[in-house]
Amino acid sequence: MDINVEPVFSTLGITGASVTVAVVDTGLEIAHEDLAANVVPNGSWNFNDNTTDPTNTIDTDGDHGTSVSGLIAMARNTVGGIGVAPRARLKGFNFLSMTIQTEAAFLDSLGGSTSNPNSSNAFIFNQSFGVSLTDDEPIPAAEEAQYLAGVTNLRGGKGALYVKAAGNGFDGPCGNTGVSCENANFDPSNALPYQVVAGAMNADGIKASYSTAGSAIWVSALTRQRPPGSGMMLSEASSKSYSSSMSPTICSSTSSMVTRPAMPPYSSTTIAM
Ligand SMILES: [Ca+2]
Repeated sequence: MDINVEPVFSTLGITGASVTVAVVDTGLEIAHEDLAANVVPNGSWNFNDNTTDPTNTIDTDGDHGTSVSGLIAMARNTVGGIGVAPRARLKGFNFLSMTIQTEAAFLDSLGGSTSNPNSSNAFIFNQSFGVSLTDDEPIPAAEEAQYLAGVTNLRGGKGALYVKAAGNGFDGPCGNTGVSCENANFDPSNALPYQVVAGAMNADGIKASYSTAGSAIWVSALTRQRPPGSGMMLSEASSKSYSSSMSPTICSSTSSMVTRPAMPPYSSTTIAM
């Protein structure tokens, strides 16, 4: 898929340089050959062992957070593909992989911490996840407060950006009815004014069949669901070959989001979608 991003690099000179993106997800393979150049040294965090290496050692045949990171910032080099911001800096926070997800870790992933991890210097937070719609939980006050603080105080007072997937539930369990099975607003976090909620378009430039509709969506971008052979390269785990697949082109992977249980209570269950 040619998303015509090259002129943004070559003509406008916008490459993501000096921009730090926090990928709040399952993990980040910090030594990946197409990501390592852009990974902030010691800038990531593994909430399971309190180290700065969130490499997913369980999903070794393809880590969601590593794939998302590649879409954002695969380096311009001689291997793999290239991200939409090939000079952006990456930090990975593996909140979704926590055995028991905690509110404190979630807040720490979203700019609420200055050390272990330092998430406070991220410009953009990518959230390719959503709550389980079977959990009818309001958004915790602490989360809403963190989002507000982030868009108010981070990035030198200019405010950080929180980019979030709208969802993959248009046809979902309801079948192909022609109307949205789910609504982007069902996830209470999507309804906050602090989130840039992203929908997905297919290679023909129309809504991807699965992409959840709803008034919470700010912007849509090209993603998976394309004719064979037209996908973009993803950075999967180094142990497997690159796959040609989905290409969300905002900093949020609507096509590869996972479900985060509503909090509290927390659950270790994440569902690849
Ligand atoms: Ca590359």
